[in-house]
Amino acid sequence: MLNVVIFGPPGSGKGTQSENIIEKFNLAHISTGDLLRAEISGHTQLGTIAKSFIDKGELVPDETIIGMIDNKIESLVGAKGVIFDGFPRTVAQAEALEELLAEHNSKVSVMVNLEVPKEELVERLLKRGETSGRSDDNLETIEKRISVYESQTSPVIDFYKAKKVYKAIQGVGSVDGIFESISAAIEGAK
Ligand code: B4P
Repeated sequence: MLNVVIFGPPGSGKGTQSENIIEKFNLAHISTGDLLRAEISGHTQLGTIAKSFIDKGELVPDETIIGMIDNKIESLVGAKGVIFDGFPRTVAQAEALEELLAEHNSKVSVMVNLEVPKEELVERLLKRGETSGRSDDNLETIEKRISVYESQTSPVIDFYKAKKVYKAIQGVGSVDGIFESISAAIEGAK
């Protein structure tokens, strides 16, 4: 299986680039952000828990996320590969993903880190907030999400560096140009 982790701070373009990657490489897509928003709109118990964290710009607890991913991976056994978008966001999640994939004799093929400066992230997310209707796309929550990224999520970079599957990508520029760099990184991992 070709398993790609697309990584980066909030607003770095993970969701945007995932759409292109899925199409080109014919991968299944797991976006924890999308899964959580679906739970919220379905008014499920998980959705109620998730909303209380997302609205504050905090991460949803690892056990909730890992349980959700476990179910989803089971349903994708036999797929050509998977793009993990917005997951893992903590080292505990990265360790859990290793274990879940190992159960299927698989592992992460490449981790692509979209590097974007903070000012650009804030600008993009404020712009998205004008139309997205997302409760977390406002200045206060955006600032909080970026600081949570720096303290809790960025250590995941060293986890994948140690596994020798880490690729840094310049995430500023045209969506197509960034996609070319990502494609080259994925081709190199095949
Ligand atoms: P996510 O849904 O994963 O969203 P995100 O980090 O905000 O955005 P992304 O990087 O995908 O940006 P996008 O492509 O849309 O997470 C939301 C929340 O859910 C988290 O804060 C957390 O609370 C919770 N959560 C999710 N996963 C979790 C996990 N594993 N553990 C715990 N909690 C979890 O791009 C943003 C904007 O930039 C768009 O408007 C886009 O058009 C624009 N853009 C993209 N590329 C561009 C470019 N090259 N140039 C200019 N603009 C660009």
